[in-house]
Amino acid sequence: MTSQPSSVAVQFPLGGELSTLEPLGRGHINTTFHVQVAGREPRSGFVLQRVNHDVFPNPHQVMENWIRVCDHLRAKLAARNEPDLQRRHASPIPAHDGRPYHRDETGAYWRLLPFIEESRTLEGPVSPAQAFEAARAFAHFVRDLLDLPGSPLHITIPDFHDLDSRQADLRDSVRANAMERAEAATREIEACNHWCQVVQSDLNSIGTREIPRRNVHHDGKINNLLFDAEEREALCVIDLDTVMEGTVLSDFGELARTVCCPQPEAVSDLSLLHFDPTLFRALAAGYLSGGADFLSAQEIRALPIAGPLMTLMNAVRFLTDHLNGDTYFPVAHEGQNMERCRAQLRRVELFQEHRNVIEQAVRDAAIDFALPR
Ligand code: GN1
Ligand code: MG
Repeated sequence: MTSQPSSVAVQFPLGGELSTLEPLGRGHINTTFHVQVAGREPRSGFVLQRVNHDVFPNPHQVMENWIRVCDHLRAKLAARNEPDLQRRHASPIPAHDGRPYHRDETGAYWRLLPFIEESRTLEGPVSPAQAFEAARAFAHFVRDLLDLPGSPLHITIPDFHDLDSRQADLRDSVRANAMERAEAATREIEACNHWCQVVQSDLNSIGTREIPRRNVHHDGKINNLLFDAEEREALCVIDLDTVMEGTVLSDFGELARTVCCPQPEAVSDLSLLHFDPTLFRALAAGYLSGGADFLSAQEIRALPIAGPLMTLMNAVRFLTDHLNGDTYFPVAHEGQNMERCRAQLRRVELFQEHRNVIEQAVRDAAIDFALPR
């Protein structure tokens, strides 16, 4: 049980009377609402979010990171005299008691963010120009956090994108077999293990230890970026819960997963999935253009593996959750996490089938931006 969102919203300074409150967005983890205020423009107001306490056991630290990141980004934007500053970052709005969240009587944490006016998330297939722009924006996000002062950001989810540890979780779930679903999942378990070996060996041959650790977003899905109303210019990176130290492979890989195979995350007819080389070329060019000032030779060499790595990471996580009884990723029907897993495994195959095109695209982009190859 948690509080009614309307009784939570009024714990924050809304600057008027609450008029409507509707569900917003498609995230799996937090619960999100659009709060509108009487007498204001329809697409304005606030975003109210209940932070998933099971996934983020320390919401206080999540909010500390969030505020540090937003303050830093805002200062950077201001120093560059970027126009339209208010639409380019989404800093949490303190509650009446001054805290960056409201804790309701059930112990749940809620935060309020500005609703960025005239903004859109791209949910369906995107154009090459939009793919380029999205990748550039995620690279700029990392660039702008290179000089974040102070101690390292809190680790909000330990080993979040550590493939070894995700594989160990899968092994544990198979062993525990809590829902007795393991036998029916034999093929997918074997496929995950097979691809883990392939991807680990690719990472080893590149030398993963040499890939610099930086503050990255860790959830670079295309819909974690707000575009302007014309869906042309990227305005603002959102969903900052997992911004912490990691590698650019996380962000570029999530972009590749969600942009290059433009079908929904879970499709039951796997023959509908295909890989679009033009969109990958646009992503590679966008990321290298945005990251030209900081990307190292090792990072660029590793970018072709980012897509399969992150897609496999999600496949392993969906399968683990299916075996555990869908305790992490909510499902609309039984078996949905298995469908999500199968669709990611097919995407991993597609990435592998297009390996040459992918490597060539990264090399071409490196030449275009005079970067090491
Ligand atoms: C979750 O909440 P959402 O949908 O932005 C998940 C990501 C997964 C993604 C799969 C904190 O993100 O890591 O890649 O689902 N976030 C967390 O769609 O686990
Ligand atoms: Mg997210």
